[in-house]
Amino acid sequence: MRLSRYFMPILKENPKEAEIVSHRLMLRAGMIRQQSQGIYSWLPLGKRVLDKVNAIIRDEQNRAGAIELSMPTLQSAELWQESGRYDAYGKEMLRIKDRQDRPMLYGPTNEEMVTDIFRSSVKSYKDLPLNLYHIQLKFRDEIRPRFGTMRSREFMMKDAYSFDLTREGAEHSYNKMFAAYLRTFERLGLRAIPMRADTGPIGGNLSHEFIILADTGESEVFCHKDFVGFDIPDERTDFDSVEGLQAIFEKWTSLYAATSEMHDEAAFNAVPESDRLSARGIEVGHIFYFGTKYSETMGAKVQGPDGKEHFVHMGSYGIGPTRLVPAIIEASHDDNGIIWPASVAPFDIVVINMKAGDQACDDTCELVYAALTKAGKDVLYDDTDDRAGTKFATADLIGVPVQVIAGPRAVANGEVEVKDRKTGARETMTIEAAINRFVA
Ligand code: P5A
Repeated sequence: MRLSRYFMPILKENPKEAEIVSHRLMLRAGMIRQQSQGIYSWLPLGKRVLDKVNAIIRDEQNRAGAIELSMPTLQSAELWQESGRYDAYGKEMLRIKDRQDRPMLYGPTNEEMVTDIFRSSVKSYKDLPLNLYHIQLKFRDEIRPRFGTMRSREFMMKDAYSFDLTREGAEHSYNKMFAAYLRTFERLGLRAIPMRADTGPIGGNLSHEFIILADTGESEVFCHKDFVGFDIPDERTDFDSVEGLQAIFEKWTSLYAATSEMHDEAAFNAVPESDRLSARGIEVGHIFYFGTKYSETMGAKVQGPDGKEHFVHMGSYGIGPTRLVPAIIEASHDDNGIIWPASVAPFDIVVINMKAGDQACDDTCELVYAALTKAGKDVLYDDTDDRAGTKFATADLIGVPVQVIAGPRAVANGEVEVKDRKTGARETMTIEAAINRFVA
């Protein structure tokens, strides 16, 4: 992508409305734009990051055996009247009428809708277990939308829903998502700690929130500090192994970890003082087992091996991609801007032409840009006629992991400079060596 032809509206000034660093940096880097309170457009740079986050989430959901579908954002009120949540949900639910005066709503979550899909076509235990997910916009009319897309009214959610014949089966399904979440957050460059959590309007009694520790987090959390160093389940994890996944679950719940709603002061005080971590955190995921709460009210039954009808045991599993992007920035930035983990960086490499219009600089940059693009890298080429200082500041601000810098002096020697955004380390090398470094 040539920057001269791209759309990346950088802000020079710090936006006044931004109270936390991620919100400030997302606005300054031209990643998002507020359209009305708590409702955002994702501009091209932000959209690239969001897509990469979603690709990792999708990959790990698929690995754990979940199956993707797509459900609409607008739902009929009737379904929610069946479950009893239409009245219970209160003012957070955005209620709409269509032209026939039928009550509709912008979905805050999809338990009812997925249960409706399930009951219309699954009749036998032989079709279980089943886990269906989608990545879709949601709307919650939050009292206090704030911190940009961290807590917005319209936001994206990956929501998965599991269906099992028995409680034991449902626990295995829960453990699959538990392990998938540990892997997902690790691949996003984050350390998320599962903590016992309140179930709120979703219901049930087994629930974990996945929390990123961050000073700007909205939740107050308490946990054993050893969680910070625990190993993540690796690629060879067998998601069909009931014992294997139960062992992962037990290990990751063996020490104290709870959000403030579930905090037990006495149990926390039993942890040696030097191991106690009392901090603030960002909830990036939340998983629930709620048994037959929806299947009973909505009549979702299957025939069991005994020939009888059974209400299915269900769970639901949420991740907030539009919250994860700012959470990653909260965890990874410096005074100059964002430092993206390679896995979600909007571009892999930025090529900076320090003197656009200078034949040797232009030729070198075109060569490097073409070679890296051909090798399958996402490359941003800063071919604008801005001052070199402005280009360096922009490259640092948008956080691309590697900068390849071509200035007249180096280019005259057949060389470029390669800068690592995270460490700031710079190396001068031949053009060929720079290309070869990334074309493995
Ligand atoms: C689980 C999946 C649910 O809604 N139903 C389907 C269950 N859970 S939840 O905890 O309420 O939300 C899941 C995740 O969505 C993100 N999230 C938000 N992100 C941005 N702005 C918001 N206002 C917002 N509300 C929820 C969080 O990451 C949460 O863990």
